Amino acid sequence: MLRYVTTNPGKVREAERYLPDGSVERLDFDYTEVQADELGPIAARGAREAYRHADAPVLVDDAGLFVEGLDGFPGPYSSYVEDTLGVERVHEIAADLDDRRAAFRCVLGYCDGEGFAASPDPVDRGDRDAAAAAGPGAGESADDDFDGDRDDPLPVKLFEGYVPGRIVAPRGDGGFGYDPIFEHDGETFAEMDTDRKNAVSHRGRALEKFAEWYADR
Ligand code: ITT
Ligand code: NA
Repeated sequence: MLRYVTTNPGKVREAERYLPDGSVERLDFDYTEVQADELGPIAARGAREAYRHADAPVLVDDAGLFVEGLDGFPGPYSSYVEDTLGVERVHEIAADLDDRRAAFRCVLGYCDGEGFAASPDPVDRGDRDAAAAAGPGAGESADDDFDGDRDDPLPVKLFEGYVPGRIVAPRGDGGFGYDPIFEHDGETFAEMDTDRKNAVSHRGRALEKFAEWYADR
């Protein structure tokens, strides 16, 4: 049984569509989110901490909203900013910008305590070229400065997903978090059902890569 480690049930609703029925359950564990300007190291450290806590295979999911005109803010601080400013204030701030383009990013970190055969490096960034090809800046959360805690020998495998869009006034009741203010292809994520969001979203792209690897690992 795979544990999807998150305090956010909305993430698991999306993830379940990518994994065989009954093969994943949510583990409500709030791992330490280290201060970092990239999602990769947060997911890598979180996966190790969650694995040691659960003593079972884990997948952690670190996501964020990156607003171009705010130099990527709130990015890795998206959770804190949602809790403090709130989603509508983020829209109000973005409404004053010339450039309202934004992107969601998601990094999944998998750890099961075993070494990965093809991974001499404790952090396997196997999909970073694919992420880089996904769009401008998409590969940035797994760049060459990445240290993922090389002192920690527990291997972690990372999968990244990215989706471009723009910040708009809130619309729609679906999804969670910043979904009402994130528009992609004329619809906000909160106006899409789960399958439609998954088909284009940052999490859907990361889960697709993970599910493919997980099925034939
Ligand atoms: P966990 O860390 O426990 O998984 P979280 O909700 O705090 O739950 P993140 O730190 O990854 O998760 O999320 C950062 C913020 O981005 C948080 O405010 C989320 O609500 C939001 N977020 C993440 N994925 C999102 C998505 O697909 N759509 C809208 N908002 C999202
Ligand atoms: Na979080």
